[in-house]
Amino acid sequence: MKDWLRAEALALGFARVGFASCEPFEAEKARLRQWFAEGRAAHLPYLDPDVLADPGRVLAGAQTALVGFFPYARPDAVPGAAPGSLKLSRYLWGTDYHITLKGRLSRLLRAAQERSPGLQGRVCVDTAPLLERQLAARAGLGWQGKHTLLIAGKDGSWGFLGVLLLDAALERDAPFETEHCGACTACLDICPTQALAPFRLDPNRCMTTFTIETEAEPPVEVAEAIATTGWAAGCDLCQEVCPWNGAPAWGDPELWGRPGRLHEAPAEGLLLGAAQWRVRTRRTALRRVRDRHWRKIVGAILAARY
Ligand code: B12
Ligand code: SF4
Ligand code: SF4
Repeated sequence: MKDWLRAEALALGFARVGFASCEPFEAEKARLRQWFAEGRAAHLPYLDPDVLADPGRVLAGAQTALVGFFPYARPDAVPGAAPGSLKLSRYLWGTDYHITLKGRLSRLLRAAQERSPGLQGRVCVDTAPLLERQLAARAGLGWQGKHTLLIAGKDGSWGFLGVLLLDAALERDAPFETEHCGACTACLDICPTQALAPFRLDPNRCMTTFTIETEAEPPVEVAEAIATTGWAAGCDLCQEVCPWNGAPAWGDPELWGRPGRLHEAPAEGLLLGAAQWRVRTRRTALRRVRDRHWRKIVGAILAARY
């Protein structure tokens, strides 16, 4: 079953696939308590410290997690490259990854259930209360870099994580227990809002929080950084400078799709009304951003330009 699952997942476009146990993350619990006590989840109300460290809370009887690394960046997709355009993070180009990955992993689960009747499973992509990056390291895929993202070794960090929790006890892969950032601090140095300390992120200072997650007013220096850097949705700076992304695994064009007007048109033409916004963001991960929030950000970027 394990070999078959791995082969099928690789055929679905995952560049790396590993298997981890679903035991609670005991070592993570104290760190999590501290992280929440410091108020780092202020704008992420869906994160629950009591559930996060225990995959068994997401699927009753979960024993094994299949974890996949799904590359999404493309060498020809460079945010802000077109004259006058806005910078949209690479993960926002193409079809919404929740749709793509959940669809592929659900197909895999159904096929596994046909082979093994009675097997229970749950597909998790981003939205379930799971420590996906820690699970990926436990499955042997790579390590959490100083920017906190999962670096899949020479395949880099431009990849989504997808998880299939199963109630079957399959053989586990060896966890990835070393980190290979060494003395590098490039991601910490480039972050315009000083959101990063080694292996720790403060979401209250990350530009992505304030362009994607919440309409709350950012701290003044974060608002200034969004306006002056031009990152209108998400931010790739800490990954762009990472040496592990020098020759990474590139994305599947089927997932990535073609760049649209939002990515390439001059910002002036993108102060879109509600109806236009709905059309332009259909089936993309930008759909969760409200049109009024988008207009506010684009307005601030334009004001900083001229
Ligand atoms: C909430 C969230 C965010 C928040 C907070 C991010 C964060 N780092 O926690 C915000 C909105 C800022 C965000 C931004 C982004 N996100 Co996000 N996000 C998530 C989500 C939904 C939950 C993450 C979570 O649980 N955070 C909670 C904290 C507690 O986790 P933590 O950072 O690991 O904290 C631990 C460490 O700091 C550790 N620690 C503390 N001290 C020390 C000291 C040492 C020495 C060590 C080793 C560790 C350590 O202890 C803490 C507690 O366990 C996950 C999906 C998922 N379910 O996992 C996606 C996810 C992490 N995001 C993803 C992506 C792509 C992004 C962006 C790149 C998008 C973009 N381009 O704008 C940015 C990257 C910003 C960054 N540098 O992390 C991908 C990452 C893929 C990958 N290769 O790792 C994920 C996995 C989604 C997915 N399924 O693909 N995200
Ligand atoms: S995504 Fe941007 S703002 Fe957030 S930590 Fe990375 S460099 Fe800083
Ligand atoms: S930029 Fe350097 S420190 Fe940051 S994650 Fe990459 S290798 Fe690690």
